[in-house]
Amino acid sequence: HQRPAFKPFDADTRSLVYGLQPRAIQGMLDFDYACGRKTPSVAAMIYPFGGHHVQKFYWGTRETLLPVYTSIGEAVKNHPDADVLVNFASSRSVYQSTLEVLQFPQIKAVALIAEGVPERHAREILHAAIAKGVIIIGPATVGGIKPGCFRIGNTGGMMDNILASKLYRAGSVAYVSKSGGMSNELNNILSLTTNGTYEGIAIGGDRYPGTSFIDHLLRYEADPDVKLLVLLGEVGGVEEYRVIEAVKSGQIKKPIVAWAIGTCASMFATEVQFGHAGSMANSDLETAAAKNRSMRAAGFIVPDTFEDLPVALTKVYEQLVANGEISPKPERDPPSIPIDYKWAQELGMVRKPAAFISTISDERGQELLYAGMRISDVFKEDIGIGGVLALLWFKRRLPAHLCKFIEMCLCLVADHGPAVSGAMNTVITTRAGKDLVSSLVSGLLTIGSRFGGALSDCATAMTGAYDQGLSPREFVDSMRRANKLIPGIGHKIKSKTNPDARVELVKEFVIKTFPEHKLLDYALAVEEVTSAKKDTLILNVDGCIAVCFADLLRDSGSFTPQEAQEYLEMETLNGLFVLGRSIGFIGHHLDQRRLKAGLYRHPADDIFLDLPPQSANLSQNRVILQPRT
Ligand code: Q5B
Repeated sequence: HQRPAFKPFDADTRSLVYGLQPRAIQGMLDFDYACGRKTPSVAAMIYPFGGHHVQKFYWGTRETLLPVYTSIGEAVKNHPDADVLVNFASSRSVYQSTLEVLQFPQIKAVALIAEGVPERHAREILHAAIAKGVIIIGPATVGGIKPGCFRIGNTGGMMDNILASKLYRAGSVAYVSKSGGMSNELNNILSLTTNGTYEGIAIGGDRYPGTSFIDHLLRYEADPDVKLLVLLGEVGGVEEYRVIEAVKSGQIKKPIVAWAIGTCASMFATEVQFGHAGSMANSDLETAAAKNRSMRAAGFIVPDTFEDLPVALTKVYEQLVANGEISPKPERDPPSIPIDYKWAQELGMVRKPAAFISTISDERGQELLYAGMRISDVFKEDIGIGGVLALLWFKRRLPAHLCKFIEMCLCLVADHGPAVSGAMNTVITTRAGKDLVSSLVSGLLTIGSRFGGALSDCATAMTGAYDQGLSPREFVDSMRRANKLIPGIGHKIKSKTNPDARVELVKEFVIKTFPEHKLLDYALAVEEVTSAKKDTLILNVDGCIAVCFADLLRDSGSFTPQEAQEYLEMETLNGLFVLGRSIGFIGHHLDQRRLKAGLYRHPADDIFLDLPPQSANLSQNRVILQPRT
């Protein structure tokens, strides 16, 4: 619906927000809800990247969806009721997006939040906006607030501030200030000294704001619901003098309380630039003291200091009430807005059981921690991949020789040529055009009791037999009686006469560095028995690493017996093969990619096909399909 020019925002105002600003939008929606609005004041968002999608927000206790469009045109077309744009575009893109939005006559007011907008751009925007009759608020501002109706972005601060300053319902005092922070202070003062804010605009601290004090004060003058005007000016610029002229010429007749901030500038020996780009006096006229003097002389109510502002406001307000200009309305409690869980948690007001527990790493602090060790210390102390594995798998530091052993295992199992099950799978998957992860996973999925995944079972079987006091022969016999292959025994290629060099290296290292290696000795005795039956029934690489690792867990002094048992049962040992062999599988994937190897198809003459004869198959089908008699 058509709003009078002096009232750009009301309780039906709908806006578009440029930029992805979920926190600010949630703040606007919470404000709407507290005001008792029936519809959210944000109709949609505009964000040129990432495609058209929706985002979820709270509407009171429930949730609601807001669309995100990639262009202003699309958003304007789909939301003909939206006539305000809150533009969160950065100083780099605010110029282009604002000029674009000015092409749509539907948009009547634009708030520019960005700081650091080049003055030339700000002036061009201003020029174009005047030509189109569009109100520009900003740049470099939080925007403004119309209690009970509409909140621009983050104006007014957190919800507890909004509620404390009673901004969920309209008062009778309208103000204009430069600073958003100071407008928070004004909202607070007005709620304590008067019936509260009717509307408040922060025009922004730049030298060329889109609209200035006078533009908003003339609107307030025209609005019959505004009974008292407040101007919070500051050092720098001459905009206050335009208001003085309007008061002198009778354009502004309503009582106006005013203060120019920055009177302390005279205490400094040199020129003072306050926080805002425009807050520096370029002549005597632009000093806060001169402005306050001139405003007082023109009939504004100007206190002696900013601290006296509440006293002045109380006085004028009480007069307005006394002569019937303002009749304070009974207060109503705003609907309570559920507090955001994160915020409540920060305040220590809620607790919730965690769905997950993690005890190995933490990235939340300044530095990533592996089991409590800072990542910088990992390198300072040069603990290597063995040390990192010990931290992340066992949550402890291990002595250097054990870290070395872990690294040795990983290096030894890293690859065993392209012909083994896992590498073959990886190669075939890569050649089918699949990606690295798919190819790697397809190789890893072959790891199991026959190929590469016999470590855990071997350690369990060997330690079990050893602890029961079975002789190697008794153990082999018991496995045969149970019709079980001994995990860790046997190899397709390697044999007593063609020994596996990897196994020899592990044995040599362990015998030299481990204080005890009872299980390795036991496994070698088992090998004596099995290899006597068949040359290839040797202690294989899985088996050798498994028993040595069991020795490490049980006898290195770094683990309690209970921990050692737990790690054996948890498939920790298979993890060593999985981790190490991933290096090789990734290598095979890269190799095939490098070679640009094409799709693999296995030669038909290498597959013996033995199907049932076709006729038998058909007659079988016929029997199945015959109806029951
Ligand atoms: N027999 C490894 O089989 C293999 C026996 C056994 C008692 C046994 C087999 C086996 C246990 C699982 C294991 C890890 C399938 C192997 C690895 C990584 C790798 C791979 C690479 C790499 C080999 C012949 C005769 C039969 C069987 C008997 C066989 N194994 N008896 N305990 N364990 N081992 N896997 O050669 O009387 O004639 O019927 O399953 O530890 O995966 O490099 O290739 O780095 O990638 O096909 O090193 O040993 O032997 O099945 O023809 O058996 O020996 O009962 O007796 P084969 P088969 P009989 S390391």
